[in-house]
Amino acid sequence: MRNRILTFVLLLVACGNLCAQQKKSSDLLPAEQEIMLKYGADRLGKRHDAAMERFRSHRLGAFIHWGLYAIPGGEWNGKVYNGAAEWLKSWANVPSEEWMKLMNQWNPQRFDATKWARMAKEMGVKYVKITTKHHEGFCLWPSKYTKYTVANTPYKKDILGELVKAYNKEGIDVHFYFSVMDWSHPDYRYDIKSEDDEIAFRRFLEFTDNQLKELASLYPTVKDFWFDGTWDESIKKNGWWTAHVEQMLKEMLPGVTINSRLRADDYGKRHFDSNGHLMGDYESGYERRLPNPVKDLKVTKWDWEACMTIPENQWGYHKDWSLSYVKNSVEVLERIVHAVSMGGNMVVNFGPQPDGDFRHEEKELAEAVGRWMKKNGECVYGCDYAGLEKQDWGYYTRNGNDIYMVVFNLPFSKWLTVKTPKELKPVEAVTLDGQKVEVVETTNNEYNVKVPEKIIGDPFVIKLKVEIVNGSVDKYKAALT
Ligand code: H76
Repeated sequence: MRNRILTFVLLLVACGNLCAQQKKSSDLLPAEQEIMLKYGADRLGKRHDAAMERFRSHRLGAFIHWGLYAIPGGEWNGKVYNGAAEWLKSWANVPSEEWMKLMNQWNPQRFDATKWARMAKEMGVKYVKITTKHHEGFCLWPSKYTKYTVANTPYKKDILGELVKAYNKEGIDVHFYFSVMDWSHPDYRYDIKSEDDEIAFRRFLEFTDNQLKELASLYPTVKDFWFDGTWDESIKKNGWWTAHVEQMLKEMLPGVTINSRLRADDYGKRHFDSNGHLMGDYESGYERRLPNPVKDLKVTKWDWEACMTIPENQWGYHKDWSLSYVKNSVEVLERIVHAVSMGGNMVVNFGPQPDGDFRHEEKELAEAVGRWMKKNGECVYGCDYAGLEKQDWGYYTRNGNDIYMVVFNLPFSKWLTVKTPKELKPVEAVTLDGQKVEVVETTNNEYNVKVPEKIIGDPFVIKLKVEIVNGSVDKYKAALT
């Protein structure tokens, strides 16, 4: 008997190895140590189809967090909560029935989808991620699977539909944010502890499937689903369902992209499966933070998208922005460029007011970012990690043989150090308005690039044209050291 068990175990291990070897690992676990997964990554490495290239080349997007939470704006029964405004229901322990009474006040008279789309266009964002439904459960579209939707408010109109139309008209892609966790649904469970939980949660997953199918068929121009609220045990125990959702949406909407946050594997491992492979099309773990430009270069191996708030941590509209530090436009631009320099996208969040307009701080910031992008966008759109050693003056981005030096810290010396690998030789440096910039080789593959004379205080960009040299000259130089 013992022998038989042992043989069985050995067989299992052998089979596991064989199967794992077919699925070659790009990093982390050596192939022979990989385990078999039914619901792990279904692809190794980046996607390279046209839809993914489009997603990647956009680089800059906006987030819109808009829901009932905009109405109280962080205040409940006279008390102002400094936590994220879209979580107020939770901070103030408001029962769902009571929270949903806010629907009677949903009447954004100043809402104008065309204006929103123009604002996004002016800012230079290439896509907008909209909260179709946040954790509270209120839907910005007239879903037939719940009563908690825009259709049952005084405003009545399909906000999401209007936005999709208006953004698309401006040539801006629309991405759907969707929270799986739904505080309004009686069948939602944080964990599965009994058969009853299991049955209820099955119903909940069916409801969620229905809503997702509804979104995909009502708004077929949607380019991406960004899932959130997927961290609970209940979902981790149902990894199969996350794999199913990804497949279902991809069948309905060819080319659609999906974030890693949706996914959990057979063992409840999220974002990256138990073998260390990214699930979904791009990593969505960088929320209000960014990778370290020196230490975390591994992120350049996969696609990723970061998102950020303008105050410290407010996504939905909060009436009092004085409660935390509010980033200025240069800080926002620096984060955008930082992301691109490491091969990622950046999404800047807006939380519209309950009346449908944007607060003046957000309008001003969008304008300032847009002004800079109009002049310098070349160093963001279509750009990627440059593969050069990070320097203190700022960030490199790259598009083919054009390397962009995006300067956020001006050195007193007025020289910008550049170090290139042997096979790369700078041949010319110009400002984005075409002025020639002096480049001096100081030592082997190290250069000094002169800061242009008329710098007016904004972060600026120098385009460094490089050529790939055939080793001989460099080998000679290397021999001298
Ligand atoms: C936690 C959390 C949520 N994820 C961010 C993108 C916001 O939606 C926030 O409420």
